Amino acid sequence: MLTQLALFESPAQQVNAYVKPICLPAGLQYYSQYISSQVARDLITAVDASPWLDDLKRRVQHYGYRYDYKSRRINYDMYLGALPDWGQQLSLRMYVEGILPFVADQLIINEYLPGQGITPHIDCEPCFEDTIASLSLNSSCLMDFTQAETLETTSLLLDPSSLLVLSGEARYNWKHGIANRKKDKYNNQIIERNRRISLTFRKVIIK
Ligand SMILES: O=C(O)CCC(=O)C(=O)O
Repeated sequence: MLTQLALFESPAQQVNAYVKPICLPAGLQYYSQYISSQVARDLITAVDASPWLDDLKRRVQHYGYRYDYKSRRINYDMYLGALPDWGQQLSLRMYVEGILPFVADQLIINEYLPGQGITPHIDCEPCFEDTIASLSLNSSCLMDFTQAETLETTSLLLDPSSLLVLSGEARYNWKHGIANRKKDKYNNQIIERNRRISLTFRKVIIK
């Protein structure tokens, strides 16, 4: 069961336990093993206990505010309620640790079965504040980054239980995406994908 203690341990202890963030595009930070394997398992159980939406190619859950992928907008009518307790605790932890400059109020959960990905995109600029954080559960996957103007590309393997944070240049000027494939090649290794669940935390801008 998810307890507040498990999700929100002493921030100083947690920060010291991080592997030094690897920087790719400016504004990208990567924290490996942001949560323990037990917390990851408990989060998956909590997520799977809630209904999935299956109107996209991959299944999703939206919390805080519904996001309209076609119109790319958010307003008060789309308010769904507070994030679930475990989502609030993670948001608070990221804020207290200085990872997010706010307490996130919107969470999208994506499920990727092997072979599924997400089209390269920049998160909706008028909808969400700078800085988004995505927690990976259960499987690694290679995330690709493309500079929107120069088309320079780079990739980063997101490990299970890792946290990816995009802000500034990385959030606004680089597309991020995941190719539709069942295996990734990284550092000359072939890595099979399993079911991956990502939890992406954002703060909405309501005008
Ligand atoms: O799965 C991820 O880590 C990223 C999700 C994402 O880019 C999105 O929901 O817009």
